Amino acid sequence: MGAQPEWLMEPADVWGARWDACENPLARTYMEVACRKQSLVVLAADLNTMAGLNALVDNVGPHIAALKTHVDLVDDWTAAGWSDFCAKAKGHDLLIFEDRKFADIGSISRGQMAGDYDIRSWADIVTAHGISGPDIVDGLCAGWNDVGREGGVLLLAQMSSRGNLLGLPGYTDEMVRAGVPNPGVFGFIGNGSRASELAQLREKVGDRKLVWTPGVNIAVGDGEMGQRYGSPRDAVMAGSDGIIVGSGIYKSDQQGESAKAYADISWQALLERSGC
Ligand code: 5BU
Repeated sequence: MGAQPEWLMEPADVWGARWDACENPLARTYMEVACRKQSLVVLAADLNTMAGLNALVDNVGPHIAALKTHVDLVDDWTAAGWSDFCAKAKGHDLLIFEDRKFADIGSISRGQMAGDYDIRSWADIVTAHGISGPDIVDGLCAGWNDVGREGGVLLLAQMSSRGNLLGLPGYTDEMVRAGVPNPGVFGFIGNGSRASELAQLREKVGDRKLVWTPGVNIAVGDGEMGQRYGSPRDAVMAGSDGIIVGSGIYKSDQQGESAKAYADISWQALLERSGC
């Protein structure tokens, strides 16, 4: 397989056991997109104007496999402007991921998928804490179902920020125990800033779910306000399937080139990990 050109690579070869074991339909869609784009980059588009967001997606769209939003960061948000932005993003063959970190009981989480932002209508993936119990996943899936869509939930099993409480004994294990068998769970958030912690999470999760990781930057070390960064290559080698990168790309003077650099690092690491 070593001599096979990269553009001919099948998802089953690149993703190995994950390709067969992941039952969430969107997880497979993501794995296919990543192969087409040769990128595991999930762009954290943390800008607060629609003009900035639109320019960012124009610049980096070809190099990212998913777009992560914080819809409530945007100062000049309008429903029409957001709809155009999502359509533009979708034109780049990617998944849209609202990092909402839902945490309420199931029925309220279902309602929060609607409201002004109507997250259920445009997000393919959302994040959730498991602190309120496992029914939050059913609530979020019911939210998508209310508008005839299907989505996937990323459960927070770890976080990248200093001093977070998800590392208290038993928490991550309980997230994994409850989340792995649940078909509505797309995967888990792991800590991209600490490869050893991440490798432990991957070991616990096995191949049935994806792991995506924030806290990734080519410049490793401490970031602003308790954020921590590890290297993109180390994260993928430790078991990350999607590197969530924000400021490493959007703060760059050359956003497209930076996105491509992260894409190349992540793709090469995936090929190395899978022995391709
Ligand atoms: P950065 O600029 O690459 O540090 O942005 C990181 C993004 O990932 C940002 O949107 C956070 O909300 C998000 N994030 C995180 O940094 N750490 C976490 O544990 C989780 C999400 Br969950």
